[in-house]
Amino acid sequence: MKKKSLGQRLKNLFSFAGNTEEFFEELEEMLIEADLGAQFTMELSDRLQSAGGVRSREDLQEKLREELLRELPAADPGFDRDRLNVVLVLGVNGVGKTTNLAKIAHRYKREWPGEGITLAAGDTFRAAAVEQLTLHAERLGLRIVKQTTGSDAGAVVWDALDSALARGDRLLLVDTAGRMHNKANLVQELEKIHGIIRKKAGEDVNYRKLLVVDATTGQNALRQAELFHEAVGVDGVLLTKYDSTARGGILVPLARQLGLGCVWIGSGEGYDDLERFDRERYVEDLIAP
Ligand SMILES: Nc1nc2c(ncn2[C@@H]2O[C@H](COP(=O)(O)OP(=O)(O)O)[C@@H](O)[C@H]2O)c(=O)[nH]1
Ligand SMILES: [Mg+2]
Repeated sequence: MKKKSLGQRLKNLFSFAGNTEEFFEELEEMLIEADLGAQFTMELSDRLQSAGGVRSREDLQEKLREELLRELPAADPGFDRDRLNVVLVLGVNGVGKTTNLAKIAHRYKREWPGEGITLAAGDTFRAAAVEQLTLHAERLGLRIVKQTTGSDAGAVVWDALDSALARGDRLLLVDTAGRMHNKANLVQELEKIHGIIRKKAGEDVNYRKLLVVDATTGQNALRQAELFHEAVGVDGVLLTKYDSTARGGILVPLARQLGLGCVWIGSGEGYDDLERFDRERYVEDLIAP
């Protein structure tokens, strides 16, 4: 069950019979609880107060809409149909990497009919990760490059890239392990995979690094993003489990502090539960009662 959304709570703010100071304290608390971040919250609150407060619910919504839109960059997948697109799918365990990688594959199978798409089972660490991706490949009728669990992820990625280039594929989706409890190993493995792709992929490859962020994890997501961004550099965000949270404001601190834009929104476990990020819709969702 979704908790009360920010929009619903904002609505109640106006039936709240407190003085101005209390009003802004309540507002700040709501914005922080929606994961919009302390920085954005304080700046917005200061601006509203120095502009003489807010007159009505409509007034507050309008100002919030404007401020939120200003924070969120427009981002697109950055794919190029004339080349091989290699997408490294990053994120900690359980955020939804494998599931959403399969959704992207499903989508491009439809959008780019006839183009070669390959999946690479780069999570060789977690038991059953290879099987999980294999199942998706079978269901979607796509090629998969894999080795057994415990093998070298770098070797899997090398083979996948080699064969995708040889076949003239247009999309190679690389799954990775997200063992957050062992940060040093995680970073080391990602740097290795990253190095292999950079070395092997020349002009004829469009390389994108997509960070998968679980909308239900709150501010932890920001710390995770920092780790991945520092290790290999992230190009865009895929926000998952948007269907299971009433918060979802995490895209604001991700944009503000790391300059990252959201490309995709995942809102379910089915193959069709993936949409291109739409700034206007996202903001309306956040603030609508
Ligand atoms: N409700 C919901 N569940 C999701 C979404 N994306 C992934 N999941 C579920 O989250 C769990 C972990 O997903 P998985 O792809 O295995 O995560 P990984 O460890 O990052 O590869 C699975 O049970 C997925 O079905 C989403 O957008 N919404
Ligand atoms: Mg996985």
